[in-house]
Amino acid sequence: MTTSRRKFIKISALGIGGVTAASSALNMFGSNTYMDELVKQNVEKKLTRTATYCEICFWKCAAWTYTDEEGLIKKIIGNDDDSHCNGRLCPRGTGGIGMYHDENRLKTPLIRTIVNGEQTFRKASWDEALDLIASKFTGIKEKYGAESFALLKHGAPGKHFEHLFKAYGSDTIAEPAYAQCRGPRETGFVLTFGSWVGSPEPTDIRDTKCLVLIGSHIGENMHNTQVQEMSEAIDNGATIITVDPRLSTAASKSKHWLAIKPATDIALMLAWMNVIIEEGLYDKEYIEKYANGFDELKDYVRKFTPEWAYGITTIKPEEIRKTARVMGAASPSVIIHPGRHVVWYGDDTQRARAMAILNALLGSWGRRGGFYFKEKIKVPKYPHPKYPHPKWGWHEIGEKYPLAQMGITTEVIKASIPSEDNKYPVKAWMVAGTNITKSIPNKKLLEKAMDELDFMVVVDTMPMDVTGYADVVLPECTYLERYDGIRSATNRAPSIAVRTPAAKPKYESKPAWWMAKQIGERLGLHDYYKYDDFKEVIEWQLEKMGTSLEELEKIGVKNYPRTSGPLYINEEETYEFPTASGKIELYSQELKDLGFDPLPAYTVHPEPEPGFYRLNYGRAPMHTFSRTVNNPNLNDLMDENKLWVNPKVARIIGLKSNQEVWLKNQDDIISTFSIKVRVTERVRWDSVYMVHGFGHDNKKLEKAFGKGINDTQLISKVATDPIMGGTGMRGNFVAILTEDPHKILDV
Ligand SMILES: Nc1nc2c(c(=O)[nH]1)N[C@H]1C(S)=C(S)[C@@H](COP(=O)(O)OP(=O)(O)OC[C@H]3O[C@@H](n4cnc5c(=O)[nH]c(N)nc54)[C@H](O)[C@@H]3O)O[C@H]1N2
Ligand SMILES: Nc1nc2c(c(=O)[nH]1)N[C@H]1C(S)=C(S)[C@@H](COP(=O)(O)OP(=O)(O)OC[C@H]3O[C@@H](n4cnc5c(=O)[nH]c(N)nc54)[C@H](O)[C@@H]3O)O[C@H]1N2
Ligand code: SF4
Ligand SMILES: [Mo]
Repeated sequence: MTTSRRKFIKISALGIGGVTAASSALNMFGSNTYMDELVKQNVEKKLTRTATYCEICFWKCAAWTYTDEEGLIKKIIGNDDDSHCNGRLCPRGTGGIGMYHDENRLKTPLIRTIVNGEQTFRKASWDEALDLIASKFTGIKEKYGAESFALLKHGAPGKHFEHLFKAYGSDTIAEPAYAQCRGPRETGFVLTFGSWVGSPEPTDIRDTKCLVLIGSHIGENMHNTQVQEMSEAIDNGATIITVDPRLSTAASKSKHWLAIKPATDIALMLAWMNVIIEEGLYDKEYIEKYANGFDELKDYVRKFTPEWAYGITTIKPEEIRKTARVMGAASPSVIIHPGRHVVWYGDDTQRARAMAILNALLGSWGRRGGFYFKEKIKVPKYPHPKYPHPKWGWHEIGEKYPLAQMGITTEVIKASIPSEDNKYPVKAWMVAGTNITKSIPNKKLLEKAMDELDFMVVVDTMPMDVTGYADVVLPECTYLERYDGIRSATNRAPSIAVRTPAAKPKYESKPAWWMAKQIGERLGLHDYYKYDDFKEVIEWQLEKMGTSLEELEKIGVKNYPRTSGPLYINEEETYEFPTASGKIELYSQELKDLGFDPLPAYTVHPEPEPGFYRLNYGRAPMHTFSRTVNNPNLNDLMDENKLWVNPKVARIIGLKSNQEVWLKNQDDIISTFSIKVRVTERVRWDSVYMVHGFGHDNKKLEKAFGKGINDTQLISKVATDPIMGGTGMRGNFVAILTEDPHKILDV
């Protein structure tokens, strides 16, 4: 490769651009003891509350932000009337104010420049940055077509830029929360039941008799009401069955923990189907009435006995039979949880299909204690002209994957690398609210793509790794300092919630809606932005919905009665599933016609070579991905990740708890930083485990820098789901190094 045109800049290099003087003086003032005293005194002052919903993860709990008379944000508390939180926030939501107070926040727009032959960022005015971005939008459109400008996004800011991109003429849009997250489960469930699972998952956990978690680590995965309902279900005597190679928090609360050999879940599920059918434990009436393809399924699973699965999964046949009977006895109040981050081994749509089929056999879809029918309220669209019709977009870029339902980030990345057979050349990116350098594996490919781009703009609140690759960085204010779209919840009953600013944006940060509108207006898209303040959009929408911003500011959340019918299937009437046949598709003709297995097949996945262990990762209750690690409140709760190592492995290598080690993966990629060992029986001997999101390498993140290992760095091999393009990430193996490999290399 030629020398990198766009060199990675750590924002710590800012000094060269000459902006630190002013901000460091401010920083010093900020940590002055005199100021701290004043802040303390303020706590006694009167607090006012403003309505918001949380943006620390995507459960979107409604909350109240409390601000003192000086306009300083003091605390956030859950809204009692909200079905997403029932008045209680998780530790991350409570700690959300740390995001507002974080002194490492992005403070001004930044533009890449060269000083003394070195690439660096310089501080820019908003006008200058927005003019430059608008000129790039125009230039890309003239030279290649608007389609060549891609948007990679996540969360609330993404919505505002999506409107801008569509108005501009580009539908080249993707997010890691699809192909690196829940994509396969949506495809698997649509194929079977005709419906997405969606968020929040319509799992009727509070009324279930049996909850089966297959790698779904609720309790570490802190999706608020799901955790609350799970503990309610346990109190009510529900049986929890957890399938996880690691003793997760959920596994520790389970009656049955099946410590499965990684990558073999489909074999276990086929054996469960075998027992459930052979022993007649399935819901015969439900299957007869609502399902297609039972005979094919029955014939197919006959050979997949628990004895067969034992050799593959290491789970004893009697344990497989026993748990299948527990599920059968609980039917239909049983949930095989569809999971959420399900991109594991590349056959993930098929694993999701196996989960869906088990739910169907047990009659749980549309049944109390299984899955309820969710409902939401439509928020009217603020009037604007029709979007132009792009010649191609995310759909065409992902055309190799017939059942992808959203943009596939990795395909957009590949389309950004010029080649003769690339029909859909992507030339510029806007990255908004997503830290792709930590959420998308195969860094080499990602860096190559970013290097080839004509232009890249990043919108973030923090100087995250991804900002270092940008030509322009725009600082967004936090969710506590802005209006955003109305949250319309998909739940047992519909509700809406608003986000209103509790304080003025700190520094020179601005909300995404404002940036999008500014760029849109510079592009002549005035008709798409017929308002001065996004507040007017919300006001208009709320009025159309028979309420007002004034009312929502007082109550935060408005609950509506259901109008779509009962929560569960009305057995008196004939119910049609939204599939092509109107029935549950146990056997998928659609998959068959596309050349895929119509019934889920177990395939053997690669295993680690001697001396290597499978790299397993997951969540910690007090952090969301990489985004909260520098948050002062949450960093206080956990400031580094640890490497879980089985005592057997520790003995072989000679490891002790808290010893520092480095990791090397199967492709000889060595971790930049070290990690401390945690010797524990809670992880199998064939894998090691760490919490995702640590190992930040930007010094400007003062609390997060160099703490722990970045799992994504070690995920260089991916297994792509042939059905929907998901990025299977759990087929990477690491060796544990006890000596600092960087020291050795330096010599
Ligand atoms: N190795 C590995 N990769 C993974 C995962 C994993 O477990 N391991 N998990 C996968 C999953 S499930 C998902 S959903 C994806 C998520 O991946 P991402 O969408 O990349 O999520 P985050 O890492 O939270 O990145 C959010 C970024 O937005 C910024 N941000 C936070 N709030 C705001 C805001 O209000 N405005 C703006 N403009 N920016 C904001 C944060 O600073 C951060 O840079 O990652 C996937 N990738
Ligand atoms: N606190 C917190 N909560 C979060 C998030 C967060 O960042 N922080 N992110 C949210 C998001 S976007 C998502 S998508 C979800 C993800 O949450 P989940 O869907 O629950 O996460 P996964 O990463 O799929 O599951 C991790 C678990 O799978 C186990 N596992 C690993 N390999 C295997 C295997 O081969 N078989 C089986 N059966 N199990 C295996 C791991 O040991 C671990 O316990 O969490 C959400 N909730
Ligand atoms: S679950 Fe926690 S982090 Fe997620 S939205 Fe709710 S309070 Fe915020
Ligand atoms: Mo996710």
